[in-house]
Amino acid sequence: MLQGLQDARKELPSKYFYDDEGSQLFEQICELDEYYLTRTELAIMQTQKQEMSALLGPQCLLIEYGSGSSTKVCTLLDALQEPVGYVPIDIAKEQLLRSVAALARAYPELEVLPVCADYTSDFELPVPKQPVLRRVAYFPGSTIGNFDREPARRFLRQIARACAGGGLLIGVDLKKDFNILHRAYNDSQGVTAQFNKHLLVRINQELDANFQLNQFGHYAFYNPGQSRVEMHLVSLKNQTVRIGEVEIAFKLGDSIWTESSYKYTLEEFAHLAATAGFTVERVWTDSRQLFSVQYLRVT
Ligand code: AVJ
Repeated sequence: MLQGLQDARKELPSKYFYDDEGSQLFEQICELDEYYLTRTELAIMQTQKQEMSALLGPQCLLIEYGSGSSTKVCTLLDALQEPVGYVPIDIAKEQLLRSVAALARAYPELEVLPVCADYTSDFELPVPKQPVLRRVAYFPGSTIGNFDREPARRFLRQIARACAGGGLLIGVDLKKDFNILHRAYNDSQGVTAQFNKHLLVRINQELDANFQLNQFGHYAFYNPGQSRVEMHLVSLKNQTVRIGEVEIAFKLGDSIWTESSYKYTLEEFAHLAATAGFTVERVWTDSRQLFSVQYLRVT
């Protein structure tokens, strides 16, 4: 965090949004009218789950990267043919334990093997009791959009290695009218702004800092040259913030870059996937082509 705040261009990794409170704020974002992503993806899952299940095949081990509350996966679990296990991976421990308990109740037959970890780190995949026919990763929500190009490629390669012989079911947000994007990241209720500022709340609480929340503004916009929504926290005055023993100076208008959310065309994503060791086998979208769910086979 300190490193990121002391650089000339201040930047904080977006993965730190997701402690328990931040994860709850994100769940709130998903309910917003303007935030089309989650709703659209769920509708695609609902309508296409039979075909997805057929592609994934019987006795697969489903591995979810960033499982959150494990609500999305239920649509898939309902349709899968005798899955041998479900591996939810998430960094937010309490939420992970809560969702494992709920899954155990809803799917008493299913072996649930949770991993509490940063899913970009090297962690050991648990081995289920029953033999696995195919390992399939599930990475919904267009979280891949948070990665810059090279890290995205590296992460996809990591999944390809973990799921050799199998595949990846991934949600990818698509390029569209900038205004739709703008509204999705600038909601009228200010939930996204609160989510953004939650990073500062965490730094205050966990790193003994004194950020004044009302002296930073939420700023999000689509950058077409880079194909991404950028989210920033902009200093609303000249100010000095203390983090532990370190003082950090902000000029009026200085920003902390807190998140990128890349948007793809289907062609662009197919190219990225190909260079990471995947072949796009099937793409599902909604009628407005806002969002896509794609099944990639490990090449
Ligand atoms: C969870 C990464 C998909 O980029 O749309 C929502 C996070 N940020 N509103 C996204 C987010 C601001 C979200 N992802």
